[in-house]
Amino acid sequence: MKSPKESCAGKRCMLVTQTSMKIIAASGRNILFLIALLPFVGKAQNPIIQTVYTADPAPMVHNDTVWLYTGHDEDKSIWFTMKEWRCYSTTDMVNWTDHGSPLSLKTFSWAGKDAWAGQCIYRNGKFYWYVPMNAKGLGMSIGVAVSSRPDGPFVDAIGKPLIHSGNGDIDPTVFIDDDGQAYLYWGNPYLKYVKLNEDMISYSGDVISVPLTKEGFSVRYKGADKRPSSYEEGPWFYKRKKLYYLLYPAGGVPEHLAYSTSTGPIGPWRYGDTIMDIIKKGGAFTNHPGLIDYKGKTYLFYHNGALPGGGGFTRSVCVDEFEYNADGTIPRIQPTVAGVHPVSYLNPYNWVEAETIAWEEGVETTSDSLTGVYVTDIDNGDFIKVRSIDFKNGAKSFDANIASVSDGAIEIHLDNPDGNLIGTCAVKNMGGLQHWVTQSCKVKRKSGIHDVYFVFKGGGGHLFNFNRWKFDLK
Ligand code: FUB
Repeated sequence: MKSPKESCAGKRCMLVTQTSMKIIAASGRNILFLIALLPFVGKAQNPIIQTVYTADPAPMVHNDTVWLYTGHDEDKSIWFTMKEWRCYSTTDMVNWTDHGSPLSLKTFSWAGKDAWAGQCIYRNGKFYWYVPMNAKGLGMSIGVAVSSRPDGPFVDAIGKPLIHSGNGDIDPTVFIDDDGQAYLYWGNPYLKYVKLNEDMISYSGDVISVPLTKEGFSVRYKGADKRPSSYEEGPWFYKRKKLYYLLYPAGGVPEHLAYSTSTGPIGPWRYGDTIMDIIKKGGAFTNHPGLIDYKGKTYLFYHNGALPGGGGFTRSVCVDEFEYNADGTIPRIQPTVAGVHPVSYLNPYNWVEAETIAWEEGVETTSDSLTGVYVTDIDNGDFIKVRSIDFKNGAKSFDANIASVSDGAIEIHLDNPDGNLIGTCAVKNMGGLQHWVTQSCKVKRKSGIHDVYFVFKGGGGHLFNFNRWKFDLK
């Protein structure tokens, strides 16, 4: 994200929470604005990505890891201006590792614009990512990309759209049933599905339109004269026990989230209820569901417009936990600022990618073919929070792999940005932002579980790039 002073994702978060607050407070103006920013000052964990605007979350559990695929709203967008999709992962639900953009419009020779909401799934050793985009001369269509790794890179699997059935072929959701049959649902204003073949890159039979009845999808509160039901777009299809669920943005715009269920994969559908109301404070006029079970808990992913500079076209992915009711119905889920609890602790004695972040203020991420993804655009006062680190008996030293153009330091604080300072690690000027060197320092021994804040210090301008770090027991 290269407009640091002008949008929140990344740099402006820092500006509004630190610098601007001081300025605003000092001037005694605009108290309401100050109050609106307060959620970002304390223990906010939603939105879960702050370096760029992200939208349309599609989580996937593979082996031990949650992979999160998202869209990317461009800074200062005044439409759904989206050129690429992005990928993140976690094993603790609070620290998210940025894997950059393994798929973009450039992957598809036939794509024009609109890299909108997709979903990725694993089958037979490969990952299939279904994504909608505006195909040159055709309109919205759904493509399929494939990779042997969840973080890509992905390639166009068939060199043409997999689905083009009308003007509303957006928002594909994919699910493989217990008998091996895979289904792809999608659409706005219609809801359609096909049965995918086992190769996952073709389908058999017709494209089927789902009847959008009152019984199946309730009625709209807005624009009911134009559309038959509450269903809007963005379906999320899965099965739990013996019941099939479709979650979707509903109602008209602004959207809330609702769901329907069926005893079979192709309906008939029975309307359930609203699962998340229209988000009034910090919401976007769209919302978009994605749901997983992970380490014994159930999580709903969605998006809002709550980062500074955010809104309807500059959205951010969030996650909250919920429990099903005993009868399998879904309760009303409250969007929270605090987000979710860690489900495991981070081991600081193995190398950790610097782009593994619970919260950050001021930094950006970027990537190149040599180093992969790394943290960049680090200025004096910026920080990265990494949550729930298990120091066990206590670290004695710290290593950081850094490329620096300036003398500076990394202050290591525990539990908040100006909490217990366990070390100030000098960063020497290595004379180049691609000249990677591991620099080490002693830290005060500290045991137990802590959030760690890496607070960057130095003169003016960009200080260094940060690739990875670890603590040592000796
Ligand atoms: O992100 C672009 C569009 O906005 C998606 O395709 C819809 O689901 C809505 O979130």
